[in-house]
Parts: sequence; structure tokens; C-alpha cells
Amino acid sequence: MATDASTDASTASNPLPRFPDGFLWGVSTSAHQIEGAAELRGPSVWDAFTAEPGRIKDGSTAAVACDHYHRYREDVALLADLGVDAYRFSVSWPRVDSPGGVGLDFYDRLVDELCAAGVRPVPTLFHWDLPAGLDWLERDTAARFAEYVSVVARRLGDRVGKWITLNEPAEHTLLGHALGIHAPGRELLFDALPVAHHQLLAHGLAVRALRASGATDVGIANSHGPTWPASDDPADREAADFYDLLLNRMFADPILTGRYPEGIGELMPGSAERIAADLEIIAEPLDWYGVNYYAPTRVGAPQGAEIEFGGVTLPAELPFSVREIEGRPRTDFGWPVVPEGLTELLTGFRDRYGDRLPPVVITENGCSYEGLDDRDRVAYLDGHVRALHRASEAGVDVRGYFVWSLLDNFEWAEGYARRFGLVHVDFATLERTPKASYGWFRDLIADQRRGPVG
Ligand code: IFM
Repeated sequence: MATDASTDASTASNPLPRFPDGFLWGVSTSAHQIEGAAELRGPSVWDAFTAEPGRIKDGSTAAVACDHYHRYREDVALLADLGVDAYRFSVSWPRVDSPGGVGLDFYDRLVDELCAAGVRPVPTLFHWDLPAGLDWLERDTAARFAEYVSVVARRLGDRVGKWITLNEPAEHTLLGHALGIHAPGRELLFDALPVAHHQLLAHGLAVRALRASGATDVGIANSHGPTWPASDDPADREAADFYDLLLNRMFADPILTGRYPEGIGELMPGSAERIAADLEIIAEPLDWYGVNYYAPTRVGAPQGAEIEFGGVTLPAELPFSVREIEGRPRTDFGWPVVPEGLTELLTGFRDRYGDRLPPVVITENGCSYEGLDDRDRVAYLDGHVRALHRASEAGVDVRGYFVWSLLDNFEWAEGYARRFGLVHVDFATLERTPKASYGWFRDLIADQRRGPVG
């Protein structure tokens, strides 16, 4: 492991504002994207998907990934050197389900190592790697999830305080079940809606299971971003509103208000009575609400043709079309860099949900860029941390910020082509090398601990 990350890469000349005491600085990863050791876990829907020719752009698999399973001590040392308060990782359900139940031993060791290094473990209980044979179209998967959550909580709950139920149920529904870009590769379009409902139900049942095990610090990591209409034309505004419903309100409203947005509840599987009863479970109060933010989306009326957008092909029959956000820098993934979208998103949430919105934690924010001297990443992160502070000044109760990601990793259908890490991974040798952004984040955290900056 190289540790000579440059610390002078900041592109910002103004000192960063100070966040409140107790604010959590962290980094995030997920099991399937970094662990490897596929032979030491049960199969997941991602293994089958990855094996299908053409599904993963560079033809790679996550069988080894960053080999974090065997190198977790080195990775925890990187976290300790970075100085983060907390580390968000995910527990692999297929690993916990593996024969003999030995999979949980790994998380036991990881959590011990983190605690010994003074880094708070923040496990996510589902980050898309569903055990093969299970299916979110089936309601029963929610109950199975809650059973698995109880098993994990019983084992790790003496050392884990902060829990995340699900990662981005919106993306898992949309990319995995509506558009077929992620596992399990279904192209159900609006018939994928039960997948959203069953995940939300699983979230609520998991909150209950965690509470039953004594947990007092529970949240979710939902992906959100502002939706910008392509123009003032009513057709564009209507399409943008619909997109906003799908990405934002459909996943936040049930959790924060106990209701689906108008017109959505009727489309969910089951009688009105059953959906109403489910919503009571889904709206179990949370201690905090996690937001994964990357960029806003510009949306207009459908254009009657397929659209290539951010590495994804969107079918022509969608009732909206996604347009470019012009005049902005872009990450290597082609995503626009719009820090103020984060302020807009969070103040918008505060306005929409008021007192129902618990404290907010940014559970993911980051970007893909090549290279060790990743000044573009520093500029991206610096801009977003400032935008978060502006939301805080505007009255949003923000309690934490986690960079996606600690390590370059398996970026799902993109394979290893997109590098989101603060730490470079050479996928031939698995050597880790901190990038300039790692040094920048380390300095930021140290400065914040020192007291007022500037
Ligand atoms: O890598 C993903 C992560 O698994 C979920 N949120 C977005 C990241 C970048 O695409």
C-alpha cells in the first residue's frame, strides 16, 4: 500500500466552512463491488447476470473485485489513515446465507477490525446482491429479508450502532427490473412497480427487526436528485414531474409520510387495505434519512426514440425523455457536475416534508475520474461539501457525509471502467494507491476536527 497521497491538490482557494460537532465524515463501499471471494458465498442474482455475454461492458466479473474479503485489514488501515469517523459497507446476504453460516464470521472480523481502528461500522443490509432464487417480484422476499436482518443484528448488534436497511431501491427497481441494465436483467417497465413496493415493505420490516434487536440509530440510503424540466412547455413540465415522482417521491413519500404519491398506490400489488397496512410498516420512524446524490436530471416530453444517457439506453416508450445538462463539466461517466443541485434537493426535501424529515446523512456522493492526481474529483467533492454546508445554513439538519467510494471497484454493468475511489486499485496486482483526493479528504477531516477553519 502506498501512502504518499499528495495533500495540495485542492482547487478551492477558500477554506471549507465548519460543520457542527459530531458531524460524521465517512466513505462508502458495497460487498459485491469490492469483496471478491465469490467461492466463499452463495450465488447472487448478479453472478448469473454477469455470466450472460454482453451484460458487463468490459466483460469482467466481480469474482475477485478488490479482494477486500482477504485484504480487509489493509483497507481498514487505509480508513484509519484517512481519519474517517465511519465506514459504510454492505453485508452480502448471499454470504450470510452460505453453507455453514460462516459468512457472518467475515463481518464479525471486519467489525472488530474497524472498532479497533476507531472507525464506526455502518452496515447496509441490502445493496443489490440478492441471493439467487429470491425475487423482489415476490412479496415473501420482504419477510425473508427481515429474517436475515434479525440474524445479522443478533451477531453484530453489540458493536454496530448505526444501520442502513436498503441501498437505492429506486435504482434497483429501475435499472434491474424496468430497464434490464442491472441484475436480474428484467425489462418490465411499469410492471416492475411491485419490486419497489416489496423493497419498501422489506425496509419497514427491517426497521422493526432492528428495533426488536435494540437498534436506536437506523436509516436508509435512498438516491435522489432534482429533476429539471427541459423547458417551460407544459409537456416538458409534466414529463419532468412524472420522472420526479418515480425517482424521488415514490421512494421518499411512503417512508416519510406513510403515503404513496397520488396515482401510485393504486398501481401497487394487493388490495387497497393491504397497501394501507403495508404503508404503516414502511413508515416506521427513522433516526435519520440517507441521501445518495450524484447529479440532477433534465427531463422533457418523450421524443419517440431510444436515448443514450449516462451509459444507459432508455427505451422509446417511456413517458419522458432524459436530456443533457449543458454547460457543465462532466465526469468520465458523462454525469454533469452540479453541486448546487445538492442544496436544492435538500432544501426542497425540507420544504416538502417539514418536521417529518429526520436528520439527513449524505450516504453517497462521488464521481468517476481516471488517474492518481485526480484534481477533478477534488473539485467535485469540494463543491459538494460546500453545497451541503449551504443546505445546513438554510436550516436542513445534516449530520454526515460519506464519499462514494473508498476504493475503485466493480461498477456494475460498467465493470472496472469507472473509477470512483479515493484509493486507486490496480486490478491486475490488487495494489492500493491513495489518490490526491484521498489526501484532500484526510486534510479536510483533520481541519474540521481542529476547529473553525480560516
Ligand atoms: O457504484 C454505485 C453504488 O453501488 C450505488 N450508488 C451509485 C454508485 C455509482 O454509480
